[in-house]
Amino acid sequence: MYYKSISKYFLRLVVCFFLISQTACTKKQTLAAAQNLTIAEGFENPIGFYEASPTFSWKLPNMDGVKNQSAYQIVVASNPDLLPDQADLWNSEKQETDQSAWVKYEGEALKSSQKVYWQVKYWNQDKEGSDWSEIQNFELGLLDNDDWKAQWIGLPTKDEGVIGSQNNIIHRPQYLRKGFELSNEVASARLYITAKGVFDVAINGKDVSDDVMPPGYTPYHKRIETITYDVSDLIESGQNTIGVEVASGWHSGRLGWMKSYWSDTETPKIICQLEFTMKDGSKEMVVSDSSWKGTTDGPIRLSEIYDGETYDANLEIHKWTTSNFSDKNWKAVKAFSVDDKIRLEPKRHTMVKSRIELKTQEIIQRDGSIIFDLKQNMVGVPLVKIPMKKGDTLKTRFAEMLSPDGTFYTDNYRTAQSTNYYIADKDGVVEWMPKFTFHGFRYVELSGYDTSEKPSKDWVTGLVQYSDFEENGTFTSSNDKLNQLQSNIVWGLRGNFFDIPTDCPQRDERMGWTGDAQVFGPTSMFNADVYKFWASWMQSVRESQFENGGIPWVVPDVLFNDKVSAGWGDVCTIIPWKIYYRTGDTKILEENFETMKGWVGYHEQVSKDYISSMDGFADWLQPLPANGDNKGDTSHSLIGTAFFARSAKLTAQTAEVLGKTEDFKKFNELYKNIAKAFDAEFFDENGKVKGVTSTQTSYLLALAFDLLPEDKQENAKKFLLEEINNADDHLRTGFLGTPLLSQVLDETGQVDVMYKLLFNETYPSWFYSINQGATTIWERWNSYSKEEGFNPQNMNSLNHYAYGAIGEWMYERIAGISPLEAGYKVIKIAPVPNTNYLTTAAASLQTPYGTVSNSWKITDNQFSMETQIPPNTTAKITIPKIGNEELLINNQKLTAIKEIKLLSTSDDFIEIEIQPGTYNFITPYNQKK
Ligand code: RAM
Repeated sequence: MYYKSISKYFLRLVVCFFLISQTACTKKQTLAAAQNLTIAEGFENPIGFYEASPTFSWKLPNMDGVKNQSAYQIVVASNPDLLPDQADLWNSEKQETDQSAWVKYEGEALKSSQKVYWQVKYWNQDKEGSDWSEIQNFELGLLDNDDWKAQWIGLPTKDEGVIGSQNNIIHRPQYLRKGFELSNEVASARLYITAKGVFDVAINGKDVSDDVMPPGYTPYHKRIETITYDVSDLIESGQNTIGVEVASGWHSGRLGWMKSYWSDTETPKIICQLEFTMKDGSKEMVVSDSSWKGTTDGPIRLSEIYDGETYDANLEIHKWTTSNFSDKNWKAVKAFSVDDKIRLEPKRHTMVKSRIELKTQEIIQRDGSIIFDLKQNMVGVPLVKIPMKKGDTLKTRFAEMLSPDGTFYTDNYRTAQSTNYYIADKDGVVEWMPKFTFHGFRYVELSGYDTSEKPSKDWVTGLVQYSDFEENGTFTSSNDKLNQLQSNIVWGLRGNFFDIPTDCPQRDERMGWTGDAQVFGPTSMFNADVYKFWASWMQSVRESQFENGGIPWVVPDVLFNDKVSAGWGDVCTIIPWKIYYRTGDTKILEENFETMKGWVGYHEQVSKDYISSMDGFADWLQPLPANGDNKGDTSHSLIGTAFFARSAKLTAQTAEVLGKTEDFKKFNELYKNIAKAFDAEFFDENGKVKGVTSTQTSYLLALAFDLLPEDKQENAKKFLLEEINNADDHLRTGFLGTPLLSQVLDETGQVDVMYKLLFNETYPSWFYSINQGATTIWERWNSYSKEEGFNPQNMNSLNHYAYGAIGEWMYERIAGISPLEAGYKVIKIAPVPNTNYLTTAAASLQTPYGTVSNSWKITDNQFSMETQIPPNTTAKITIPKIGNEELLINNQKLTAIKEIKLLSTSDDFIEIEIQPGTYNFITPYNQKK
């Protein structure tokens, strides 16, 4: 008996041991789950989502045993408990493919407000399956105007007859509120809300979000974006109150060079719908309607984007967003039904947020006022914490730079007052920031504070505001000025991605200039996760396209002058193509294909025998123009024809990717015909510009857009070099030519010339503005100089991203990372070091497959490089080398590593193909003579 039980025990132990070792063994074989799961253009577990059939993307983990994906499976369910085995909405089944990004949802149709759950599993190159990923979710917003039971509401603010600085109608900010009682316990609550204007909302005295100026800026007469908030935690049982402030914003404020487009016709309004799911499963709803009350007698007296905000603390309305407040003296709002002509659609990118805090670096005191220097040109608002005396008015002014005599330089704000006022209701420290305006500045001037107190740097903090994206690319080098240039590029991005891509953030403009966007877009895509930002704005571009196919100067179009410009309207072909090339997602091409065709059609209408007569801003702000014109010296017809060809070609390429063979043939043929006509019209038989002024930009356009027959290209390149040489080895390019310089010089084998231009210290050059103290990119190559002061033209923004377009070349060629196949599925690592200028450079980037990074260093005649290649990609690497000297990879000879493929070798370079992983390369290097 005793023995029996012992042996039984022993047997059990053996079985246990066997089981444990088995599980341990299986555990070891299990591959870590996929990571960074996102939907559509990169959203993580969004609510209020805009797209009922999104795509799914994930990344493979960086681990031994995971090089590539051989298959995936996605499951989608209405309830997390159903995953993975009983997915009721979609089971993709196991798909044998290496596709790990942009996989289209093909399940049951989803409806407004629906929340769904999903997860993914992959199989590696050896067909081993991973764990299931964590469960992710997304929840749709209200997709259709019919989903809105609420009404637009507001007060007739136009009737108050308040007139602004430019004789424009001012709508006083409104305070709108509603108390309501819930009969039951709430399980979850959603607030769907938007405004004709900009809003801020609170429930039961608590802020619903820290979004800045929601809902953002779209062509409001066609589409207004709606925002969804999860407000479950703010709702109380029984009595509740919602309060919404609404101001003019872009919708009803002063915009463009006209007084305002919409303010004459439409007063600011809000619409909102609170939807509750009760604990007993029942549903309740509270909507904006005529039962709401409102007042314009609140503390924010005025708020205009260009002109600033006035706040009177004496008029604060205590507890107005709580239930302990009586609104019996408030007015009844006017209610208007939802109009089908204006689509209400969930926002398709992130809201603006205060993302960075900048501390004051220096205080400058001058007669009665005090200037806070943040030492960085930025966009957003100041948070002031300042002692004041009751009844005094604090005046806040802004400037991007000081004049040489120390005074504020505000000429370049033009008519934008950009001034805030705060009227104190008591003695003591006031803490305040404006809510419905923003400023572009480095300096903040305060007056009207309690002068008996000693000024302190913490009186002013700069809150940097931009669309809430992650910065996911980095660049650094051994040269301080190049690093400053990178910093200026990034600050240009932060400063001008304020819900839409703007030309500048400070003066009476701040509009979505299409040309600037076209020029800077590619660089922005390297530095930050801006796919959703661009895809969203491209929707506005489509909506703004004229009947005849033309694309307006600015989007949203607030100029309403029906005018187009070559190189500006082409944003509709260039941005989608560039996004596709960087992401590999064909959706951006599908969405924009018709618009591209329409635009090329417009080019055709204004051309005769393929030669364009489209006018426009030409090579805008080209330096040292012979004719003194902001439009530069390059022929407008040459520019128009070149962009006609470029857009036709990109439309052809798009058709090819989308499998539209007929369209591909048609547009490719068109491109070739335009190129032929371009060559015949503007170039002689030697490849020299004829009949129009010869400029750097004319050659750049011809070469970058591939518009010359091969036999002329060599000569054209020589003439371009001649133009550069004649300009004392300096650039002479404006908005359109500048982004092409690096591409053409690089392709021409003239990398050294490009380095020379990039590292030039004298005007016109990138470093010139840095030498004058720039902390952002300027609108003009000479916006300011220490010798001559400010450029006399008041169109002189000191935060204008266009010339930051050089960033693309810095990342792709100095650091050496570029896509070789759309979406970085195949990565090209090919840095072009030049020791006359640099001994190190490094960059890193988030691709759809994970981080790729590259950094190189040259010391003692040795070149070394560290490279990281993410899973599920391959990389082609070009490394400089000397003669037959041996290249060492991870301290081994090339021939010793069987996974590395030698592609080609020459005296100067060796080209290899590598698999995902981290590598170190060392090779002897010949320092530049
Ligand atoms: C000014 C700005 C803007 C440019 C237009 C043509 O408004 O410089 O950036 O695109 O002109």
